[in-house]
Amino acid sequence: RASGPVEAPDKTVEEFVAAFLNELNFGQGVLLSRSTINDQYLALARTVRQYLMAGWLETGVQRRESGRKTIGYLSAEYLLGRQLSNALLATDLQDIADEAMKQCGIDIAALRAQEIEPGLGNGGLGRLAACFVDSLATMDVPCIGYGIRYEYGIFRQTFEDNRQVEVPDSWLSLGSPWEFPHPERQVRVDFGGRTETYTDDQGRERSRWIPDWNVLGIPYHHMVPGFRNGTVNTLRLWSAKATQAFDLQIFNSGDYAAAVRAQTFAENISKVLYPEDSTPQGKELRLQQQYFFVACSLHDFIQNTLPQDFDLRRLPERIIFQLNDTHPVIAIPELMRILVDRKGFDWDEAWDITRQCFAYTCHTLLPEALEVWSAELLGRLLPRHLEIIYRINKEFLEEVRETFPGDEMRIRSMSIIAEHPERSVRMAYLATIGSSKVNGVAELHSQLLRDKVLPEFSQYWTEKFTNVTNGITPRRFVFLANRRLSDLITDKIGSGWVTDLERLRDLEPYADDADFRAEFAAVKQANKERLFKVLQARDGIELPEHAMLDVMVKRLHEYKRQSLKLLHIVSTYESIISGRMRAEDAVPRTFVFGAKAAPGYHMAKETIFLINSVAATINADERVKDVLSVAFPANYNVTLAEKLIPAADLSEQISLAGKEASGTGNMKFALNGALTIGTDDGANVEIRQLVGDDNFFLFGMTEPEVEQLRAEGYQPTSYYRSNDRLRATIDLLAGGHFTRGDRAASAQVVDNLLTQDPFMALADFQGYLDAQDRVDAVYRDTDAWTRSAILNVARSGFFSSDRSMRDYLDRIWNA
Ligand code: 26Q
Repeated sequence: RASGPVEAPDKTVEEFVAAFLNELNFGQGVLLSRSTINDQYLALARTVRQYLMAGWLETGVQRRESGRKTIGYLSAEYLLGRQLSNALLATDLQDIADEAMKQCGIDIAALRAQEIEPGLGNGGLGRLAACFVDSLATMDVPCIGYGIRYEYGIFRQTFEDNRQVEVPDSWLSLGSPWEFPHPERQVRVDFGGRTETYTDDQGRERSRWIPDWNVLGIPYHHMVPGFRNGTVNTLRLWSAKATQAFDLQIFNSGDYAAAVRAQTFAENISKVLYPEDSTPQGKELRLQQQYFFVACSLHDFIQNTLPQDFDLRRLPERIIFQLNDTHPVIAIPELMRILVDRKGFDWDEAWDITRQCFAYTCHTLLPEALEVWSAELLGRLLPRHLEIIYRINKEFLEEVRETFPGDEMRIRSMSIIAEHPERSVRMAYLATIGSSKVNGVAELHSQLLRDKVLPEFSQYWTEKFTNVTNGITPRRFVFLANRRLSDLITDKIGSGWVTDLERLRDLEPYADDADFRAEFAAVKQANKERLFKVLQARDGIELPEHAMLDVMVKRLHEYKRQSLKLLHIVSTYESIISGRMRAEDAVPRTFVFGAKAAPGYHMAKETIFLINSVAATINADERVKDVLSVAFPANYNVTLAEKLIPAADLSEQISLAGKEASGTGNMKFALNGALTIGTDDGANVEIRQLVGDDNFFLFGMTEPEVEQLRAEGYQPTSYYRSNDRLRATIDLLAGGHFTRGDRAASAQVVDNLLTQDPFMALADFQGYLDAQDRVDAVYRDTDAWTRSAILNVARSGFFSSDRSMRDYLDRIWNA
């Protein structure tokens, strides 16, 4: 056994109990009788780990021997969600673990609840990365996920006086049983200093970097288990540590405090996730984070993962680095630096290799969200990389000039370097030029990316641009989050759908089966009751049992238009209290919001305040009791999503057309049998095409209509003046009704809507109300509603992230 293959304990309750007690006694160092919930959680996690270990080691051996091309997924974010449940699911140990804990007198639910989810991402982009690595493991595709081990992930949101207050997320504080530190595989990362030119032995003029400080990257490995297939891939997250130089400084320097400050400075690099999910600020620490994890990852793959003395001319046969947005794009000049400065390649050959090793995914359409770094900062932190970027740009522009002689306008517009308002580097351009493929994340987005964001580039390289529509993992978001629905589905069509989601099509005929509809509706009701228990325990929120559950969960952003949702709620409320509609005639609705605002995003925070204020007022108003309720549980995260989404009847996807790149929450809702009310935006377009117009509530302007209205000169007040319901709604909001008479408290959101309304909520208001009336009408017809909900499930198999991965493999990775 000592030198043979690692063996897992048998999958029996007895062996599981034995392994658990062993972990508790010998790993955790406590007796069962004296153990805390946390002790038990840690021991349970380590027990489940044992069942994954053989597969992990075996996968590692296979990957080294096979020589298959690896996907190096480079992402600054992984929003993983809790690990214990997923590991139990992947190993098919749920029932055994339940029984084993019962035999030990332990409530396994309490242990599951003990886990703090690793929130190492902001939202959609980070969760997408987590879904992708899940799918690749399930498909047994070699993948290393590279990222940053932030000591603090996305902040924990609390509310004080209806306002968001951020609390640090110390997810590591109670122990972290899912990670494996590998200090022996540390990598040194250089920063700062200057470059100098010299002549090499062959008489060639070359440049070298003389950095002036450095840090160490320590990799922490996480298991990424495939679904019951024995494959376990690796997620490699880097943590920053001060180098010996810092320690020596501490030792030698009289100024001990200054030396420790220097150490803190180095270790700050992986301290905290930036809680911004658009409009990036050009902060130095953020650039340090980006280069830090990219340099560690490239070094790790080239020096430690490839065989010794591998011929780097063949690098593109062994790796494709997928760039998750522009955050890791500094990897392109970094690979050039490695090849040219360290490995002695000449420029052209290095450039040819480099471009084949990268592909770039863009996740935005907002011009202000495109990352730009000032040349001054980049040159100060990474002088050699700036030099390399300048040369890439110079040679690229010469090439363009040959194709379009004299077209200086075009050439300037395609330059990586912008000159105004200050000289800076456009990371999306660098990504596009340095990659073999560029993709958007939904059909509409990819089209707009070609036409609006990078038009000159898409004309120049038509073949380079492609689409891969996002997806979500059905393991976590259906099988795990919605056990009841999963059992119902499996009962009818077998269990193959979990790894082959298109099979959900086989459910279509059941939409017309009254018994099935009744069971389906019962699942939804049970999921609601489960959610209400969670909200009661978690937030002290009480909700009525029989109301339509209308859910809007996503980051708070003006373009996503939570304020439009708020206008609908206030408008419905206003209709009742003004007597225009009788409470008995309304379809009872419970509105649920979940949303974090970037800490520096003022308007978003004001919107949170207003939603909370409206919620408090409506929930306390006897006139609408059990007819309208509004819940805004704090700290929406993956864990809460897993409870909320399966309970939802209605999914709100109401961004201004042309602004939401894709959305992925929209897919999770459809797959869990919610109907969508949504605009013609992002992946909503594809959801509607697939589920059919009759099973989707569409409203609002199309993207070209938005453009046209903008061109004509959009005037929000004209809608306020001409629409009585809008006026009544806004007047009620503005008049202090929800803020104890304090008109100033709602003024910023209201004035912003009336005078700017950058995302045209008022223009879409009436269309939205009309669509909500259609929602009510269908909801009154329980059979019709349930039929549509079933068809949403049956027709959404396309949105599996397994399909996204197949698309990347076929169209981008050639693997
Ligand atoms: C960049 C620089 C500095 C600080 C922060 C950032 C930063 C961090 C996160 C910028 C953007 C993000 C996240 C973006 C994001 O989540 N985009 C969403 O990606 C989803 C997956 O493709 C899409 O479904 C959403 O439409 C898109 O908004």
